Amino acid sequence: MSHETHRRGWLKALGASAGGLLLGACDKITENPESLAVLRSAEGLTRRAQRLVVNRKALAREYPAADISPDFKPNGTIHPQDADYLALAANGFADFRLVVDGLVERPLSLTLGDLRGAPGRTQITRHDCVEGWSSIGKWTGARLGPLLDRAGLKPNARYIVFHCADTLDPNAPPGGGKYYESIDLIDAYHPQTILAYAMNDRPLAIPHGAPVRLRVERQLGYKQAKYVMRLEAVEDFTHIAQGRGGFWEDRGYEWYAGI
Ligand SMILES: Nc1nc2c(c(=O)[nH]1)N[C@H]1C(S)=C(S)[C@@H](COP(=O)(O)O)O[C@H]1N2
Ligand SMILES: [Mo]
Repeated sequence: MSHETHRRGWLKALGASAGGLLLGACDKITENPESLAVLRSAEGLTRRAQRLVVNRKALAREYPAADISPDFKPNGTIHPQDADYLALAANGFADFRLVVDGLVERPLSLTLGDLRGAPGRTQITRHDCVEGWSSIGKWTGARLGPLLDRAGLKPNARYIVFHCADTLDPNAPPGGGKYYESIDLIDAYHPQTILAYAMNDRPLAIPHGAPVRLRVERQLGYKQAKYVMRLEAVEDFTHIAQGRGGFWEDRGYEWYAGI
């Protein structure tokens, strides 16, 4: 067994213990404080182990076209009902603007044409959801790193927050029900981190996050923000929603979801 295979097997075993606890997690786990505590510690173990042994700049595995899933599962929000989103969709997203602001020198407001014209990448990768399913898809999008360079991060910027159009929890306290996510600058500048506007050679469909979604390939499914409207560069995210850096993080998931 090669060193690489051995390492992967070991990581897989670590991951499996966390993954097993997470089956069906997206809606159930937060109801049970006990499983939440276990989840936190198991995920924490995986995270610390990975930080020690995995190069965060390594590429996620890419697959041949023959492996693309014919039935990539849409999950979470699949048809946002928020009025501003519905208005954009009704117009084929012609009025869509991706805002890049926060701790940047030059705030941006980008059309889909701007994104298509930006330095891009196409990749066929596997999406792993904590609910216990995986699908392989082909993604095309603008690389996040060059976009951030265009905006010019201020020296105190440490994270990029992705503000999404969809309300996933209508019962959350005001300001807390919208989906959002955040990543650090290592993931933001990773070469496979893209703002995807196409999936399997077609414009991104609404169930998968139209018009633009994040692909951050070294992370689990819940980090892959769909319906991205705004990128905010921040020093920390404690002032946003419940302060843990993401919709599911606010409900108990680990912020670092590296795979
Ligand atoms: N805006 C938004 N992004 C989201 C979600 C969501 O509900 N809303 N769900 C997350 C979860 S848990 C998963 S597994 C993936 C699903 O992406 P897909 O619908 O393309 O399969 O999107 C992630 N990003
Ligand atoms: Mo997920």
